[in-house]
Amino acid sequence: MDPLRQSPSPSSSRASSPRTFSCERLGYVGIEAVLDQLKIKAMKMGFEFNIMVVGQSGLGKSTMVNTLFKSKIWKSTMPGLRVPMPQTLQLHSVTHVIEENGVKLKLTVTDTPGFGDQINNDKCWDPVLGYINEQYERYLQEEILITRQRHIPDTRVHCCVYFVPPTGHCLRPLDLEFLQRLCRAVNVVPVIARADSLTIEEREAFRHRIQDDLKTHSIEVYPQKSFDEDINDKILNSKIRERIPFAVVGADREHMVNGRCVLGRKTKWGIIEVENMAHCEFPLLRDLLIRSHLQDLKDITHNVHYENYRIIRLKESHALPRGPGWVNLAPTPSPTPTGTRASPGPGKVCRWAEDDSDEDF
Ligand SMILES: Nc1nc2c(ncn2[C@@H]2O[C@H](COP(=O)(O)OP(=O)(O)O)[C@@H](O)[C@H]2O)c(=O)[nH]1
Ligand SMILES: [Mg+2]
Repeated sequence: MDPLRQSPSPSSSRASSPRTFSCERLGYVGIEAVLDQLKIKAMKMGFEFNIMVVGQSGLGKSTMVNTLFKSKIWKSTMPGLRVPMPQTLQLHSVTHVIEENGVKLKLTVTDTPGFGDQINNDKCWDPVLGYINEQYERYLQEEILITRQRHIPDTRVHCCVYFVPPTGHCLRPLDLEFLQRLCRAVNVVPVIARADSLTIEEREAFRHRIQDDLKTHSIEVYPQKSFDEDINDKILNSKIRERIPFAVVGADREHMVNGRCVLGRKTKWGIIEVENMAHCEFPLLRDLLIRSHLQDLKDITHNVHYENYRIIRLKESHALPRGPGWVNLAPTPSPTPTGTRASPGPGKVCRWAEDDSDEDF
């Protein structure tokens, strides 16, 4: 159990907070209307979601982002064309507003072309982890101002989709080294890319080998077991964990199949439908990222990953606030030799902020 979620000890400050009792009511009050109020407010504000895709060139990252959001967010490489290999790792972000049934989603996608493409991939994770920490730092700098914005723009990466090449063997040392660092800083969802190049049996065997590798190297990908909040989370997330990494196929073109228009890849043998579970596990990825866990990805980013960053940064800074709008934060140190900041390991991260302001209401 997450140590921070155990019941408070008798000596803790929470023990002295007033006890709460449920009381008998005489009639309908209308408390549930708060849900409508929240919905109206959320629709007015819109949602922000920031996703990062990491993996070698040609694994279908750009196509997958387009498939996920059914939009042309990135230009994917034309089939048949050689994928140009960037000489260095560069990070590119693009922001789009997607609206569906009155709900606005401000989506930022960060691509990492060049990751793992070089002959020497030593420390190729540094720019990726550097970018992730930069966004935490930006948020922190805004948050610590005494006069701060009502809504702090959120550029923090909520989810990183890691594309594993469909080799059918096991994770490469590069994948392991990177994932070990990445999982401590951000929510990571690994996927088996271009899964149409593997048979169903090969996909299953590859998935199990990857799961074993992750376990052996204590790499905790999203949804992390330690953050399941209740039995329902546990049941749902256990099913997801059994299927991760999802074997996905991406496509940003539509084809007619039995009179239906479907997103898919046309091959000599027929159409691979990306939304058909008999063909690939793209629907599981889409459901996890968009339909069932989008808000949880954001919550864990804020309550766990950002919180760890914030605690370390504030501990580093020796000075207390000195006057309006000013906190003396030590300058951002350069990444540690391991390529990331000294964040706690997966077992040590804390889900909840130490703040206990309105929780016991
Ligand atoms: N067979 C197959 N090809 C794919 C898949 N996803 C993308 N592609 C193709 O692979 C090439 C590279 O895709 P792209 O999305 O540009 O890869 P990126 O370099 O990782 O962004 C393009 O020709 C895509 O049409 C897939 O799931 N299966
Ligand atoms: Mg691309």
